[in-house]
Amino acid sequence: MMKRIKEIEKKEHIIKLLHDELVRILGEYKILEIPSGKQSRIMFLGLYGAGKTTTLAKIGNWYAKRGKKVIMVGLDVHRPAAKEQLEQLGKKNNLPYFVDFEETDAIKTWKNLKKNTI
Ligand SMILES: Nc1nc2c(ncn2[C@@H]2O[C@H](COP(=O)(O)OP(=O)(O)O)[C@@H](O)[C@H]2O)c(=O)[nH]1
Ligand SMILES: [Mg+2]
Repeated sequence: MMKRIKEIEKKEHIIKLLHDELVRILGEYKILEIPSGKQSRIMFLGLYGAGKTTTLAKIGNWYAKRGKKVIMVGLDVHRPAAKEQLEQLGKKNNLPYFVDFEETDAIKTWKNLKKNTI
């Protein structure tokens, strides 16, 4: 019994150490408040493979579950299959998304979105 308690304590201690270290690196956890009644945009910037698209779907889900109207927009016109990946995530998570498979210009894609949807 004693051994088991010690194991749990050890595990919790390691989790706490890891948690504290992550907070030290990334900063305190804070919810990004999105005001109601007007459109807000969150833009993800980063190197290929940094996790932008994956995080986008997670955050999209998070806000959609809390009653926000979400649309994910695929503006990565460079990475192969980036648009297909966004489409897959949109379908899988039942989140609205916009991708333009013909367009190779991100700004034009954004303008096409505004023309077609919002
Ligand atoms: N282990 C782990 N892998 C991740 C995470 N986020 C993304 N990935 C993986 O990293 C790779 C690139 O992610 P992606 O979202 O396509 O990056 P993007 O190019 O910045 O859009 C994919 O294989 C993801 O499955 C994460 O939080 N943990
Ligand atoms: Mg991506």
